[in-house]
Amino acid sequence: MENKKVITLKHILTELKQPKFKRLPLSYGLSDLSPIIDAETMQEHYTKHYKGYTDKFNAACDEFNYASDKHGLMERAIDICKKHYKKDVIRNNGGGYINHMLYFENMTPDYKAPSAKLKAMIADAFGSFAEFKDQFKQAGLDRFGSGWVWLCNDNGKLEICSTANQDNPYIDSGCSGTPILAMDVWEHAYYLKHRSKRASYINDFFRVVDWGVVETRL
Ligand code: MN3
Repeated sequence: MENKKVITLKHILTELKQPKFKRLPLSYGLSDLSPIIDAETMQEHYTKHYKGYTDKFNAACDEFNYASDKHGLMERAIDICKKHYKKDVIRNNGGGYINHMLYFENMTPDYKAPSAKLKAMIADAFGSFAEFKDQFKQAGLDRFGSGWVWLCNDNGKLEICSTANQDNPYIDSGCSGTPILAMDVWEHAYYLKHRSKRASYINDFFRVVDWGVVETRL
């Protein structure tokens, strides 16, 4: 038997309807977060790791004819992952696609403190902004191996949560709500500059968070 992919009419129509998943174009240059997040890490992370998840997610959607009638790359990716996350190739690469969209978007070289409204929500949930940072950092340190830390909006209540690998709150991962802040704690996010010091990377991450973007996700 030939082990060749069969191209059906349905597949061709799906291809025509469904543009490929693409990486989020950055609103800043790959070296603009330097020296806080160094240019080499950003280069590797954005052009190798994130591209890898994106390409493999596209390939998996092609292979299994997975499509979504939602609009927008993010909405479609979330829809497909929610439906098909029990398939590892979707869980890992669709998750990687979504998570990196959120992560790269919620960083900026032009740091501004959270708005009064967001600060009040954070203080309400965690006691104070400083206490939130401590808990968020601790969640990153407690994540064994590779994973993510999230600030989620669960029906108006802010919560910190952490997932392994490329899982996220959109799938059955033990986290719920809408992720409004994403922090990558895979070693590839920090090892070139921070080596094994994840705590030092997390401290630096806080200096480049785009709280304006976080607030738009509420
Ligand atoms: Mn990553």
